[in-house]
Amino acid sequence: MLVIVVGLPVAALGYHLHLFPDRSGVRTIDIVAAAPERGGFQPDVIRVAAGEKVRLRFSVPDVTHGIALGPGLGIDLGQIDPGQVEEIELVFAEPGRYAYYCNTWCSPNHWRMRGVIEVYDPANPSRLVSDSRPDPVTGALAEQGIDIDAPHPASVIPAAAKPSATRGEAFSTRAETPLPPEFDDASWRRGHSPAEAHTLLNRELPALSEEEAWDIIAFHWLRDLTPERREWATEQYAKNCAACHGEAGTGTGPGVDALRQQGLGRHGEEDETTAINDPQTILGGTSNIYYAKIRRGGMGTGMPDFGPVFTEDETWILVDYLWTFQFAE
Ligand code: HEC
Ligand SMILES: [Cu+2]
Repeated sequence: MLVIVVGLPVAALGYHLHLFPDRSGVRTIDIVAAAPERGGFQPDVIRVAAGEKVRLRFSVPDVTHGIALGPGLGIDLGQIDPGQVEEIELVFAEPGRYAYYCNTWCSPNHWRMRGVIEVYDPANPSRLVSDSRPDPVTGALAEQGIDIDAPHPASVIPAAAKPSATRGEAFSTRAETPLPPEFDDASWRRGHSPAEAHTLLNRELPALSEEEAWDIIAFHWLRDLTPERREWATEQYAKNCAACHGEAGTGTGPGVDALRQQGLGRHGEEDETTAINDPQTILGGTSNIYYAKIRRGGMGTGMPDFGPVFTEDETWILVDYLWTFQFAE
């Protein structure tokens, strides 16, 4: 009798609370975060109204994952171990598309571990939440006929160790040797490779030594990287890029084996991830090309598309940071 009289209502209430754990106007969305081989994020698309308060609750069944949300949200729940649950409450002010993604190497397909948050306009819920507007840089490169997937070997590289931005700054600010005005033009710098800048310096200031020319280029290619931006990029590179490109940019992270097995290496080669620290490979490319590659990802290679994860400005910070593998600050 007791079981029937007391137990049943309690069980029903408990079940009700289990279904609706919070009645205070916060909708809880449970998301299982498993490696892609075991189903990835489930669900991998969620819909949220702009202005609605939601609680995203991530549980991890298999191996340690790192859960972050972007672009531009600055939310990183950190690493979550099997059996653990992490949650976050948030409100999206505007309609748009956001992503939740794993930033800890968890499996050979780790980089495919993504989920989409569609934030719709509650006044117009059936309207499609479109992808972000076409990227201006990627569009301009296509118009100029620049193939961001083609190799771009440098025509010249520094003879000795890493060129020094510090020496380059001292030289660049000395009044008696004005540099070509292009060097002060951020959009010119983004559209030209360091090798092209070197050719320009050689032509305009033939008295410069090789070392001086490269130091000047080092300064100008690193001048937008403030300490705060550098700190942000260092953390993001370690979490999102080092697994494949290597902590020191050598192209030998733990993810490279996985890419090799899947035939997803560089430029159609089976077994290579770009060595971002290699002058020959990198100094012939432009910031615009690297920006576009990071946002769009590779074509049939293992390079993920980070457009859904980072804002345009965040992508520029990463691009600026990549030059630190070539140039000393
Ligand atoms: C899963 C492995 C993987 C991860 C993670 C990864 N990359 Fe790559 N990346 C590649 C591969 C493979 C290539 C070469 C193929 C290509 O260019 O499409 C590449 C190419 C690139 C290139 C082009 C280099 C060139 O010579 O044109 C840039 C720039 C780059 N990655 C930056 C990044 C950044 C920044 C991150 C992190 C935000 C990152 N990558 C994360 C695998 C990866
Ligand atoms: Cu992962």
